[in-house]
Amino acid sequence: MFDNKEQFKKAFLSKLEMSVGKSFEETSPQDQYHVLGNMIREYISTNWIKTNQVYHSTEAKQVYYLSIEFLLGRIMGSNILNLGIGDVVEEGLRDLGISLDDLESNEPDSALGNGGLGRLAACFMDSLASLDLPGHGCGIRYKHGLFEQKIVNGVQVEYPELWLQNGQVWEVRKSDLSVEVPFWGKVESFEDEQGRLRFRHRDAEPIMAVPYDIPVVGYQTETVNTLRLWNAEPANVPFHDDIMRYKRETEMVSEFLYPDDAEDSGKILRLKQQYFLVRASLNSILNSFRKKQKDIRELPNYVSIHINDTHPVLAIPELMRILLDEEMLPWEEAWDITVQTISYTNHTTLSEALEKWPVRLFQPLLPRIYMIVEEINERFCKELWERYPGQWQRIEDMAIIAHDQVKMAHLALVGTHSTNGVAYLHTEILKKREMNNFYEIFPERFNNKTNGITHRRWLMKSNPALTGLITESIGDKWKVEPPLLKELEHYKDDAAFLEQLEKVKHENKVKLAERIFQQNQIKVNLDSIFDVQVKRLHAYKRQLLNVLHIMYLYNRMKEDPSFRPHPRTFIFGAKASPGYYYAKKIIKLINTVAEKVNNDKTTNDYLKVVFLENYRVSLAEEIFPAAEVSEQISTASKEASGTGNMKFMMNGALTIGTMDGANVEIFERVGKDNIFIFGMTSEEVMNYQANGGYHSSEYYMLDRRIHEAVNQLVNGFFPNTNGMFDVIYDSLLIENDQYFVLRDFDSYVKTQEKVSNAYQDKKGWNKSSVVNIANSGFFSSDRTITEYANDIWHVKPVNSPIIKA
Ligand code: OAK
Repeated sequence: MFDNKEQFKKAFLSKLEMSVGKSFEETSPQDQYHVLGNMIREYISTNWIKTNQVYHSTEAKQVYYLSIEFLLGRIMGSNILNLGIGDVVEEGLRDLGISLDDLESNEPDSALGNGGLGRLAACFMDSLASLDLPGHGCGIRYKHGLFEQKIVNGVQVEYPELWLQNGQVWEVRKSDLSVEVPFWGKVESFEDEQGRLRFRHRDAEPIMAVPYDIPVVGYQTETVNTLRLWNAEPANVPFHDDIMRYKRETEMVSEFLYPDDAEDSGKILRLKQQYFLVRASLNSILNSFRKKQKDIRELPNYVSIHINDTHPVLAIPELMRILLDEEMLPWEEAWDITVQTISYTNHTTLSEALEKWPVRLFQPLLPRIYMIVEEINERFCKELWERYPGQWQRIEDMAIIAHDQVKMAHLALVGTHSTNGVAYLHTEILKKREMNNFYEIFPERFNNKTNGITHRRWLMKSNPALTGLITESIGDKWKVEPPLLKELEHYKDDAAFLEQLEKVKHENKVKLAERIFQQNQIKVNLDSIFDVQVKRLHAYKRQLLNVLHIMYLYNRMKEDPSFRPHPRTFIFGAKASPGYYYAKKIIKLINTVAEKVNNDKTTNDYLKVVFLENYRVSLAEEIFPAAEVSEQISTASKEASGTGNMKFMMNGALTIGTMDGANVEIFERVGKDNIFIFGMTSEEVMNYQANGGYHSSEYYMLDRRIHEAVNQLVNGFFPNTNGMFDVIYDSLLIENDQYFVLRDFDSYVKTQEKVSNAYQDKKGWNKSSVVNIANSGFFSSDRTITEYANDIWHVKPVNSPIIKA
């Protein structure tokens, strides 16, 4: 079907007519997308079945990656790339007058995630399959993914996302593998025939978890792994007095991706989602294991379960429940197996993101699971008491249940054999500060796994021109061995290569400029520096610092007609959590500043501000290739890693950033001359936090630039914004600027001047760009996944001759 163009065209036309019942001329791009999608999925099926057969029959250990988020984006382009059928499909479609790019744009993003953690899970799926590793994703099939953002009068408005509306070509429903998940009810104890104490969950309200499987195709390999997403549906139960309420509440479990807000509402629903994911996934994992007919004590030799942050941490008490209640193992043995089987990644140290569940909600919803958590806690506290007799405070601080709350991170630390951070600095902060108590007891459990991104989506697919240039220069082995990108460094003084690189960047800028014009009706200067900050909107990420700098540039140009910096286009993309008031005000501020500066004829040849609405994976793929400056300006110590920073680097943008998260490792790889570092170090930030001594008002009083810009938030400088930005003004001056925006302002301005100066030497700039691309191989998620596989999961590639056959 995909062997040659003619065969493809024939198959495509015949399937098109058969499945939509229209003549070719009558078919819509949607019809064509669906038919091509179905053809590809059918094509994948053979290897998918073979892979599953091999996994069932093999002795090889399997890994299951449990995540409440998978932010996949569009799937078709990635499958076409990995299957190596791009040329045939593209040329065949072209003969029929269809552009593959246009056709792909009919696919809605699969946006089952909020941000970094979810996108990382998606990159990991791609790497697992591409490395022939037996790794499976387990998640939830939310009916509505992350909301769609519209900007109305500069304000974020949220609309429900509808990725399933026109049907999904990639998923396969497997109702025969459905699993019942019980909630509520009570636990009864009884004695069995052998006189053992047993537990029974009575009067529970069950809901049905129905799996939808999505194939995950590896690059240039026959391995096709599975991402299993669970859908919540009513179970076939007769006893409901209020059947409508039951149906509504059941379906709610997989209705919405939970917004990552700090609000109190919806806690029960969230906890239900978490147990739903865990119960269904573990049931299906154990079913597969049991088919191998091994002793249950062998579980850790055959199965590795990874929890992506604490959202799936109930995997610990759930596995205990299975081992105790179903397999009837004694506690100690069950505990050993559980700890050996499960591993955990921490993705943040922000205290508001550390999950805690009130006992009053947890206990009635999950009575048996709560009993087990209680016992885990009691045993752990006893150990603590033996180790630290009399140290009540320490024991209280470390307990899993304290002050009527269940602390999920503590459960994860105690109940797994591995805890990893996601960048070197982050892991050090976990060990030395945030989780130091636990590090003292379990030093061998802590390890670092610096994040990565799949270079297939983020370079090969999204930036074909750069991919072509790299391949022309160093061959194509780097595609399967990204560290070989290092060879590009030989070209850093090659004038012809640098010129080509500049041309590629320019072409990518032209494309992004078209997108900006189409969405925002703003004409941007193609010779301006494309300076980009795209990520979730959060105070610690400091979009505000970027905005205050733009206001300063504008003010200075208005004041001093001789000050005209190199033209810049500041591009933003960001979604704010719907309940996050401050973040929404920052979005309004960015749009307000854009309105003002873009319409000022005296300055707008030099300064443009663009807010691209509805930032998402598919839009990101258009943005990174065109970026020249990458804004990574979080308050040092607050960004666990960042992964956008890696995508920019791989596409040749230069970073302006703090020594935070993985920026530190980018700095180490490219060297100080090829990155712009500013601001306080994490040590300095943490010292301020521990000892006080920061007074934001001093910076406001003493720095005229800050004074002016901050005043403009509230003094009517922006028309019709009366009171609108008070919350931002207050955060800076009344609440003493928690994220040190004013403290880092001067350093940021000076470093931005260095950026402008460096850009004057275009050759030098392009040289730095080469150094960035050449050193980005380390940040391929293939490296990250190889480290997880070797150090934590102990899984090996399954390179079966059956798959290859
Ligand atoms: C989301 C919910 C709870 C806890 C953490 C997150 C999250 O998305 N964290 C982000 O994870 C990324 C992947 O590891 C990191 O790159 C980001 O720095 C981190 O904020």
